[in-house]
Amino acid sequence: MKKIILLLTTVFALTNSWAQKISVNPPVPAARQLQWQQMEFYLFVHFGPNTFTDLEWGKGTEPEDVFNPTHLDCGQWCRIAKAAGAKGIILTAKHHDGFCLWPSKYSTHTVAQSKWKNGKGDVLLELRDSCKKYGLKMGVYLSPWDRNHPEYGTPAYNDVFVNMMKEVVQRYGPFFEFWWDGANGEGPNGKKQVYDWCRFENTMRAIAPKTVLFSDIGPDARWVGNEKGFAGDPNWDLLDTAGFTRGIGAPSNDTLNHGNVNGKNWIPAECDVSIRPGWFYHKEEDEKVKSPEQLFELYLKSVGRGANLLLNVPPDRDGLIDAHDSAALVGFKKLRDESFDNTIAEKKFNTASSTYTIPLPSTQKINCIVLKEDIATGQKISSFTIVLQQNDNTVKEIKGNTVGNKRILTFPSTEADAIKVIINNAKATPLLNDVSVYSIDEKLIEKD
Ligand code: FUL
Repeated sequence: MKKIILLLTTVFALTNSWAQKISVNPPVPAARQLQWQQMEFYLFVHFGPNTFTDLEWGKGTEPEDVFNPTHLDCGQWCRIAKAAGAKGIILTAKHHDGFCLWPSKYSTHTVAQSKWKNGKGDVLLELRDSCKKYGLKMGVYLSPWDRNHPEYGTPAYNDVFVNMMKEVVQRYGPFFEFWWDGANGEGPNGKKQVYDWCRFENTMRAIAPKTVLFSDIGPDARWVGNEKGFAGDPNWDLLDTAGFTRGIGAPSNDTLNHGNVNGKNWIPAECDVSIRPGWFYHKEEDEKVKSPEQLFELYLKSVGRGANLLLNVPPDRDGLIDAHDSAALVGFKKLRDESFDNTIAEKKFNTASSTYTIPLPSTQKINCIVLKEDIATGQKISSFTIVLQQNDNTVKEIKGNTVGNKRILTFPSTEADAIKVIINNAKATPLLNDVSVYSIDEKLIEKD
């Protein structure tokens, strides 16, 4: 009885202190952000003149004929994405060299001026149709920096960029995500552009209100502060953007990596990383494709820390994903399936508590626990402890900070017959709505 009273008092005290901390308007995700967060993992495709010139940043002076994929098959990209368990594909419709992978009315540096398919080719159209066929969502990367466009560096270029956004949304949308690169270098006349971000954002909101808008500082999803594919720990879905601008005016990489604990805006992190050293395909990197194990580690450090994973897989000069990359992707999927298909125990909760108990069906070795926080009403948990128990005795304690959409914790295999998750600190009354327990291959356990 004494124990019960003590427990009730503790629960009440915690709940009460959380209640006092509830801010009047805590930032919450919009419906488009919640849907996006559930996608967790999707592919990035860097493709364009650089694929054929072996550059990472094209100069903008490359003849259009350089772009000539002999066997382009977006269906192959989609089949590989599906086999990898990715939920969508974001294509670099225009990189810094300004070359448009669709026949834009607003540029003379596009597929229409190339000899590829006698100027009748359209990569965006092919990808749109393939994504539809294979049930994948499509997204577009459009670089405002344009090293080719004659108007770049003048106010007229902002009209060009707005027109291009409208053109791709109307012809090839809807998109689940629109990716703005903050890079802002010089154009063909040596001038830098003053981007009209406010207009860009208003345009997209008006024509594509369900599309998640990405840039280093959002408004809907933020850059994670590195191109290595890992989110910070802690990782808040919140960011303060007042006083900051996109590109070089963004907050520090460290802030982008962790978010702001009391940030005013809901802007979760997306981890962009390439399966190869470069973003574009280079034959000499064929042997440097990340292994399934390395990809799994990235998964733990991105999706497993509440962020989304945007994994770049660049097609080669044929217009196809190379066998090295597809093998790594299939291997990565296999590791995820082997790890998470055999759930030892899982419990769903629908009421908030400071302690969640999950009994295991028997005493057994475990080394991985997945927590999910109900983020629809905001992200709240800032500190938790997982207690592994055997015969009611504590055998191991694992401490963590934020949870968010998903938190995957791995630890050396330990025998247990129950686990307890204790919420030590939260910004407001939190709900952990799912806790599941696994035993994964020991070699996949996070190293640091
Ligand atoms: C950067 C670009 O400069 C790289 O080429 C690449 O596209 C990466 C995803 O974003 O800002």
